[in-house]
Amino acid sequence: PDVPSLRLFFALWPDDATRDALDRTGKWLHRHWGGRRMRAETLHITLAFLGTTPADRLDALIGCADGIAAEPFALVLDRPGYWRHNHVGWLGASEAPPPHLALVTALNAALQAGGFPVDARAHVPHVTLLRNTAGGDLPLCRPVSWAVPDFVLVRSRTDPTGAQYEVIRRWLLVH
Ligand code: 2AM
Repeated sequence: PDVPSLRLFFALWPDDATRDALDRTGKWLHRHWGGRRMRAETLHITLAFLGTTPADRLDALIGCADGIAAEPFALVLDRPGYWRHNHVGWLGASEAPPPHLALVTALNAALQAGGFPVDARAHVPHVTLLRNTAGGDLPLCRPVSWAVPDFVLVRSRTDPTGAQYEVIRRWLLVH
């Protein structure tokens, strides 16, 4: 029989106050650009997208992340952006802190060593705020400061109300 599969990704998951600030920026960006706002409870930054993963590989995947040593860092999300190819409106960082990029690099290396698929494209840290948006002029956005103490593994399920995300594991970042 087929092994059941899970749709998984590693992410930075905001605390409630940060989530709130991101959601307010989404509302602001929506006034300028239109489209469909992402629900507040879904907002995050993807670090590595696994896609569909056989459920019996979950322990190996968790093992990959267990081996990562990375430091906590602070993000300043100050830059709205729009991608024409997928009609996504997002908030990102004009300067990604080196520990953030180091975390993504370490994660990709561990995933590759574990035989998991990795994205060869350069990582653009971003929070998707709008889908199906036409974009437009770049409005000024109040920067969102986000102190990042950990990263998570998320399971994504799709049901008629949209994507449901469940944090299934959390790893602390330590100095
Ligand atoms: P996005 O927000 O830029 O669309 C859950 O779907 C998360 O994984 C989203 O943050 C999404 O990024 C990202 N994601 C979905 N499909 C992806 C893919 N094929 N490659 C990279 N990231 C993907």
